This record gives sequence, structure tokens and C-alpha cells, in this order.
Amino acid sequence: MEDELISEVGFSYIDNTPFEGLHIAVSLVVRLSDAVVDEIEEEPTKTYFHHYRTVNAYIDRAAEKLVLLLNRNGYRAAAVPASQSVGEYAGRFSHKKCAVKAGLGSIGKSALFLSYKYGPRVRLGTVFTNAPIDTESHEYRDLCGDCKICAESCRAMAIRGINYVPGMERSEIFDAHACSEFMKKEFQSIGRGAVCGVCMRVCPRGIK
Ligand code: B12
Repeated sequence: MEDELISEVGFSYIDNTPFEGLHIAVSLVVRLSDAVVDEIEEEPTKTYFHHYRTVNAYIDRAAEKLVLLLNRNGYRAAAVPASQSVGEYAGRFSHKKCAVKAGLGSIGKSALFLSYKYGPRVRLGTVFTNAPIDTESHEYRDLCGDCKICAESCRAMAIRGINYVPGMERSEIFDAHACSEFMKKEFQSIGRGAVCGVCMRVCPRGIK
């Protein structure tokens, strides 16, 4: 991993692992460029769409390298793709869940993962392994308080404005269908309907 610029790494134990026998999740956090994210106003930019795709590829590469490294040392390992949907609005496993369990941040009203260091301006990766890595439990800290700027800025009206409490379903705070349909309809020509980023852009936790 030494030539990869990963902003943060964390470890957690996941009971309901997507890969049989691999219960240790290694979370990879890659910070996004403020210069790129700051340009998002009412809608995403083509530069942000490119950044999104490039960072996804970067995370996938770093995660696969870690898999190879663990394999070389005699352990089993598998990566969850950075940004792949396999079910209805769901990936193979939630990167956010692993990153929260690793104590790297919490869930915002936006349903985004808010890194304690960088706010929501990060992209995530996860590698599952059976390597004997120590994990510990962490206290959950809400970072939103009374702030509702993400909900007020969301043109899809997908964010209900409710503080996330551990154990809640995503649907209690966020309407994934409304978000996805709005992106597909409004931003097809900018990011093939796959990106928006306004909730991430406006979050005070990410503004330096
Ligand atoms: C499907 C998908 C979407 C769908 C559904 C959105 C969603 N929130 O799930 C759509 C198309 C709408 C979408 C939109 C966006 N997405 Co998206 N998406 C995904 C994807 C591929 C799967 C998400 C998934 O499985 N959701 C299922 C639900 C159940 O899980 P979850 O929302 O991830 O997590 C919930 C629970 O796990 C729970 N939870 C949290 N901690 C814990 C702890 C425990 C113990 C338990 C039990 C539960 C729990 O809280 C969360 C509440 O939302 C992930 C990549 C991945 N594999 O994780 C990216 C991902 C969530 N997307 C991301 C981003 C950035 C976006 C967009 C900003 C688009 C863009 N790139 O411009 C918007 C933002 C929408 C928003 N406000 O959340 C990033 C989020 C980064 C961050 N800082 O949080 C991810 C993680 C991709 C990445 N590699 O970084 N996305």
C-alpha cells in the first residue's frame, strides 16, 4: 500500500459478512479534491464526474492491491467494488457501515458517511479478510445537530432532515429512489445520471 495515498484506514468486525468466513473489514477512505467539489453549485460538474470515476478506479486498485498482499501472506481476502450496484439501490455491502463501525465517522442527515476528519467529501472502499486483525468498538457521535442544509439544498427532496441514530434503516432518513430518479432525469448529460454531489458540497463538516 505504500505508494497509495489513502487518507485513512480503519478496521471492524462484521458479523453478516458478504464473503464467507471473512469477518474483518478494512475500510479505505480517500479524500476528494476540495477544488473540484467546491465547483458544484446547483448541479454536478463534468470535472466532478471525472474525479468520481477516477477516484473509484483508484480505490478499486488500492483495494485489489491489498487483496493481493493479504493473499501473498496466506490469508483470504476480497474487495467490495467502490461503486457497483447489485440490488435495488444497494451494493454488495455498505462501505458506510464498515467505516462507521471502524470509528472513522458517522452518518449524516444526508445519509452520507461523515468522516470525523473530512466530513462527507470522501469516497470509500472495503476489503474483507480472515487475517487476524484486532478491532474495537467505538462510540457513535452525531455530527449534524440542528443543521439541515443538505435537506434544504436537495432538489430531489430525497433527504428527510432526520438525525441518523444507529439501527435506523436508510429509508427512514433518505429516499434513494427520489435521489436516483432525479439524477437520471436532470444530470444525464453531465454525469450519465450517476452523480449529483450537492448534499456533499454544502455540508459544513466538509468545508475548510
Ligand atoms: C446504491 C448506491 C447509491 C444509490 C442509493 C443511495 C444510498 N445512500 O445507498 C443512489 C444512486 C441513490 C446513490 C446516490 C449517491 N451516492 Co451512492 N452508492 C451506492 C452504493 C453503490 C451502495 C449503497 C448501499 O448498499 N446502500 C444500502 C444501504 C442499506 O446502506 P448504506 O446507505 O450504505 O448505509 C446505511 C446503513 O448501513 C446504516 N449504517 C451505518 N452505520 C451502521 C452501522 C451498523 C452496525 C448498522 C447495522 C447499520 C449502519 O446507515 C446507512 C444509512 O444510509 C455505495 C457503494 C457501497 N457499496 O457502499 C455508493 C455510495 C453510498 N455513494 C456515494 C455517493 C458519494 C453518492 C452520491 C453523492 C452521488 C455522487 N457520487 O455524486 C449520492 C448521495 C446520496 C445520499 N445522500 O446518500 C458514496 C458515499 C460516500 C460518503 N461520504 O458517504 C458511496 C459509499 C460510494 C463510495 N465508494 O464512496 N448511491
